[in-house]
Amino acid sequence: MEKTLVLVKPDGVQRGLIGEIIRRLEQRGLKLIAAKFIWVSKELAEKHYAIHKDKPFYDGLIEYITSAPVMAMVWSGPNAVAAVRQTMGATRPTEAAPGSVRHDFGLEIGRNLTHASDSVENGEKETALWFRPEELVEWNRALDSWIFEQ
Ligand code: DAT
Ligand code: MG
Repeated sequence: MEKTLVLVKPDGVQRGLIGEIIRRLEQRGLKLIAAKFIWVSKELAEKHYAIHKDKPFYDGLIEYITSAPVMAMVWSGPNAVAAVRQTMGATRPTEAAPGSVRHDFGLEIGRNLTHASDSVENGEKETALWFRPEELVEWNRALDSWIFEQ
């Protein structure tokens, strides 16, 4: 089953949107397999956003993600990566589809509330960066066969 890392970033936490974001992912049928509420270190932030190191917005991005606690989670399900990206919406809130989290709660690209892995490979890599193997919880959900075809 695909895995994807989801972060409710500092603005989402400060605005009391952890529950709303979890609600939307649960409602969609995705399955929570790990969660922790942490204040991200500069070191972890730099590893997580290493791909953006040379971008002009990089310093602001590191400052933002380390400015207050985040809710880090791993969600699983068929096509979990694409499904979660869709639920979050496009990076720039003014381009995000109506009904998506970034559309419904955001205005600015630098305050876009959430992170979600952008590929199956990065879903695996980011899960391993943020969580130890023993923090991932394998569990059977009674409703699984009514949500997952396989
Ligand atoms: P996403 O978070 O949708 O995967 P990304 O990986 O391209 O987007 O960028 C990571 C974060 O960096 C993004 O959520 C917000 C910030 N960011 C991206 N492009 C930016 C820009 N042009 N100006 C300011 N911040 C930007
Ligand atoms: Mg990204």
